[in-house]
Amino acid sequence: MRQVVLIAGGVGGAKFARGLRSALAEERASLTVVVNTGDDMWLTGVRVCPDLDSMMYALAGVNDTARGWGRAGESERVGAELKAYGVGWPWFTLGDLDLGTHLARTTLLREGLTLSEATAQLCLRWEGLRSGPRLLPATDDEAETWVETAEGTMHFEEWWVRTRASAAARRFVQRGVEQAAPAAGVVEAITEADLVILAPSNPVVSLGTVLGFPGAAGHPGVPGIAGIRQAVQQTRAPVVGISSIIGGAAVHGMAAQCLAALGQSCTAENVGLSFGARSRGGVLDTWLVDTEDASALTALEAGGLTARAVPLWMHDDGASRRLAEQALLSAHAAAEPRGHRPSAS
Ligand code: FO1
Repeated sequence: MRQVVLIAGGVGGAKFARGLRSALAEERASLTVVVNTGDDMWLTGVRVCPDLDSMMYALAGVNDTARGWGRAGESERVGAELKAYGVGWPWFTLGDLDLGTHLARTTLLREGLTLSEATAQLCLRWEGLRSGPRLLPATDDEAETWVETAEGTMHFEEWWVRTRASAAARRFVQRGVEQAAPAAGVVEAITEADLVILAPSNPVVSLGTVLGFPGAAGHPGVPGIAGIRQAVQQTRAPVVGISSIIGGAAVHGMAAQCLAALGQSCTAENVGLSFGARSRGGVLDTWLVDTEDASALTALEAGGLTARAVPLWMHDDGASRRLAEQALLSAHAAAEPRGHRPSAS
């Protein structure tokens, strides 16, 4: 049975995960999703895990597809009370149903479960997740992303939601990352995989916080969780990445501002080359860019990558599935040892 591992962040990663699950439905494959935990925080006494929750809700089919995060059919009665009491962040919406998730997770963590164990238990509740995929946090330790800005140092979510990334970010710090280890099962899943895919997620704060992402000369990068990058570099599986940047702009969210903090340009070409070919110390074999960025293929190939231009916009489940099928196809191409490609039949 083919073992597929997806490394992903929140919104873009969740959309792609739905497409990948559907593209794998015919074959008996096992899918594990390793999810970024850098956005996580303690807020009003509960542990909030935005990317794990976006992934869980989207795969369970209960996500708010309009907002891209949180639950469908949400209400905010408890949030209004918290605001009235002046606790928490008034600009950060904690919905009633969403708070149910955070209270359940916090209860399990307080009972001594790890984040992975708590995540597995939360997923059991969802019919839509019975047949998988398995969700794994990148780490069971707390390694929150904080942002050093001209307005001071703040949690990533404050920078992202309150300032809409308008406060110029100078550096991203993963607090506690030196002591953070890959969550149980993450390294094994990657090293034993038949295919590893990097989702079209924010290259800095969603994938970089898991795998590492370099800064340009003179700029700090993000280190990622020690051990996960090495597992991706050493796995026998082909590694296929998908750009979240199309035509020089981030598809979702504010990747441009994140890349700017690292002195990195916001192009599909530069992000692919910065993740780098495994043959040159990077983490990729293949990099998929949108047809709009086909001009990047030459430079990407020169960088040691196999590169393909395919439609990347995931405007509905069908598009997500087709993109996932392209990633699965690319894996076959990457898996063939170079120089022995069968003649085009
Ligand atoms: N995003 C917003 O723009 N505004 C919010 O008030 C907000 C609340 C929120 C609560 C829980 C949660 O899991 C996610 C939430 N998000 C909100 C989205 C969040 O900022 C993003 O999903 C990611 O963290 C960015 O990748």
